[in-house]
Amino acid sequence: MIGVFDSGIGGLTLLKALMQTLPNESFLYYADSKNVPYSYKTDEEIKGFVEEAVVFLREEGCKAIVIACNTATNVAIEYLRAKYDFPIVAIQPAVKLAFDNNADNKRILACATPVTLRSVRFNKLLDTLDISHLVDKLPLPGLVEFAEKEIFEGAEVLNYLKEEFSNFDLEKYHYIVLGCTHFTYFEKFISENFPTLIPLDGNEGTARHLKNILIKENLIESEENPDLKFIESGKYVDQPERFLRYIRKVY
Ligand code: DGN
Repeated sequence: MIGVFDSGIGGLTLLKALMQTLPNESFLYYADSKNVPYSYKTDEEIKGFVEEAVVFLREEGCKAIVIACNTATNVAIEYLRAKYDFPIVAIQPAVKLAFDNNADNKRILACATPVTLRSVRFNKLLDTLDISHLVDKLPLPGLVEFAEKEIFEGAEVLNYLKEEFSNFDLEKYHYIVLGCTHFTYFEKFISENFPTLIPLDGNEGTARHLKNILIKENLIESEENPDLKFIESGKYVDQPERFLRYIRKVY
């Protein structure tokens, strides 16, 4: 069984990619619904929430854990990997993917939570790739709140995005990085309403990465009837209809 963690329902977008890449694995999804959103929490608070979830998932028998939350990755992944010795795979904003595809050298719009955009880890990634000069950062915490309320389109979302994009000349960009797993729900809406932007997320890359790690560590399983269960802040969910609805929402 593989544990998948997010502050809320955002990580279900990654869970869908994981289930497609590893169809014979069981998954246990942990949403920290009590503490979502993490957008304005301190690093120390976030580290505490994530560690609690990781320990819980491990105690439930997960052989590997996926941090399906860019915010948690950027704040807590080094700490977790130093402390625990089972595989912990983490998503991060797909700026490298955007850069590798950026044949016409346009600017890249990196959208995420404010915590991710100011984190040392994310800014180090830009420096290591030597692309800081090409990337503009735009926090979109409002999309997390819309997604948690199951609002994925419509005038309210459009007005929010128009307002947030109003300081940017969108002609200068090709790729918009959806650097928060909650943002993937808006991929289609963004493409339809801002057709010059191409949205990119790290979901498929992370799923492939997990598969390679499982193969390398000899942890791949072939379950005939893989299980799918959900936990909200430490309690198993009896009626997971809301979670299943979100998974169906992802393309
Ligand atoms: N889904 C999370 C991320 O990828 O950063 C964070 C959402 C939140 O709690 N603000």
